[in-house]
Amino acid sequence: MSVVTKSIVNADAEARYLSPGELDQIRSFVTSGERRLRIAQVLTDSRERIVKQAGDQLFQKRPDVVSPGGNAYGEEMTATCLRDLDYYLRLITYGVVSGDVTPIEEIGIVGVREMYKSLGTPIDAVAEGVRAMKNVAVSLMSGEDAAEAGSYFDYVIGAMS
Ligand SMILES: CCC1=C(C)/C(=C/C2=NC(=C\c3[nH]c(/C=C4\NC(=O)[C@H](C)[C@H]4CC)c(C)c3CCC(=O)O)/C(CCC(=O)O)=C2C)NC1=O
Repeated sequence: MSVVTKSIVNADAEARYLSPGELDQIRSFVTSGERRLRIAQVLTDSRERIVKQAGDQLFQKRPDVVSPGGNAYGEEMTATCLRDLDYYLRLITYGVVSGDVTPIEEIGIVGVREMYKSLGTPIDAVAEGVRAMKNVAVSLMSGEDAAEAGSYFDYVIGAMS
């Protein structure tokens, strides 16, 4: 939920107008809107490059996952692994646009440990892949944008650590 929806739900539950604090939070959400949209656009436009380069870095760092017996071994499994990275990049764009990690959490973090455990996927290697995506992504942006974008990648990495 964005801060706008959240504030309205809370205020209406008490049949009151939005408080000065809520209006302040909404103001900062609105004034950061252009930046957040710009970041989401870069991530969306560069998604193929970000996923591809991050995959290359991950498999260089963790050759075990693409070696015989590894969870991403073989063309099909490697493609599924890259698809998962693309899923997380997509969820990160949702977070950036809404200024809130909740969409990332609800779609991609709740139950993720159990899921990867049951698939035999080493979650630390998934986190490594997300870290590699972060490095590629922030290299495409400047100061403030890079910092804001980075925080959403960090959220995912932290949730998998
Ligand atoms: C949008 C929310 C969402 C997520 C996150 C998601 C993940 C997800 N990844 C899966 C599989 C998988 N995920 C991986 C990923 C990897 N293996 C590794 O060793 C690497 C470290 C890593 C890539 C970074 C692999 C290889 C599979 C296939 C495993 C198998 O079929 O045995 C599966 C099992 C079903 C399928 O193959 O599609 C799911 C549900 N699905 C979703 O809907």
